[in-house]
Amino acid sequence: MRHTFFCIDGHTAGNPVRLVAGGAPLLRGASMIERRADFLARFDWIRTGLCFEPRGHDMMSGGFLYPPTRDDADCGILFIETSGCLPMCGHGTIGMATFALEHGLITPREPGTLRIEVPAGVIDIAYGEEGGRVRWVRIRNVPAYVAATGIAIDVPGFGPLSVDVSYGGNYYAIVEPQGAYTGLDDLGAARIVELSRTVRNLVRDAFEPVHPLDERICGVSHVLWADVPKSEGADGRNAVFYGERAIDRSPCGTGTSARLAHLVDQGKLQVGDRFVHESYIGSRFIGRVEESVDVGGVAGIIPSIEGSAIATGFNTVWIDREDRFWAGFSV
Ligand code: PYC
Repeated sequence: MRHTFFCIDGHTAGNPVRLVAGGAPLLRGASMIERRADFLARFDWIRTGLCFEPRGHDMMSGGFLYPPTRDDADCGILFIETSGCLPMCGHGTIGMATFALEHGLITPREPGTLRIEVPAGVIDIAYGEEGGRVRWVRIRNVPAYVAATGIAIDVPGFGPLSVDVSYGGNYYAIVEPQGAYTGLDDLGAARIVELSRTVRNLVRDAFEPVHPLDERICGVSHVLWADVPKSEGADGRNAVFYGERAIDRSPCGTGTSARLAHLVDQGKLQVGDRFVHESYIGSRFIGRVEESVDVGGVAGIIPSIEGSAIATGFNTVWIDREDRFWAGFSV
């Protein structure tokens, strides 16, 4: 039996986005977080088949568009990635909104804006078009907040680190330069990946964040290594680790959101500030601290992230049950 998925492939700031425009399963659930649970219970083979080798790779990320479950939204998004079905994905939203608008898959009720339901909540999008292309997308994200500071870990072969945990749609362990961590270029990509797995495990052993408004959103999934900017006009740089081997090629939308909340918590940014975040490969998002909010009794912010995406082509992907690797593999 062969399942066919019509995809628009592309990237946001260098990180892959696979918008599955045809072949999405019908899901049960009264909200995107309920549909996410249903997808994970019954259809996770679609995620692994489309994201893992041989049809994907370590960084593969994307999602499906669904009709919204609420009257005030234009559509819903279910994210798929090598690491699972994220509550929210910034680079993925920028890419999927761009490709969907450019190919007429969503019709906004108000041109220039979209309201999208994601598992983590509801996000508002502003975008600019020119010459039939979407040139930029800005996401007013779900609230971000700092969940813990000063988690002490000792990384074998590296040394002690003090790590903070911040939420921007996913929970990030944030490592700032300190001790043996003297900057991204001193570590290099292979070492960042290797260390990140250990850092994530050690932080998970020490602290399990649970979202104050929705306990289904929990657990540290990503590690953000913060650094000073490398190029002119940027305010900060990062390498975001996800899955088992991925470094985000984009500055990571939810990572940037988590970092904005973190910098506000440290008194280094305030409402109204802009923060240009540079990725490991030098691509950029513009982050903004839009407003302060209460997140279930915890002080937080509404962050926004702005960036752009480009489609690289149509891709009809088969998951064929006669293929030994129909559900993908990861080594
Ligand atoms: O842009 O939010 C993001 C993201 C999450 C994982 C990879 N990118």
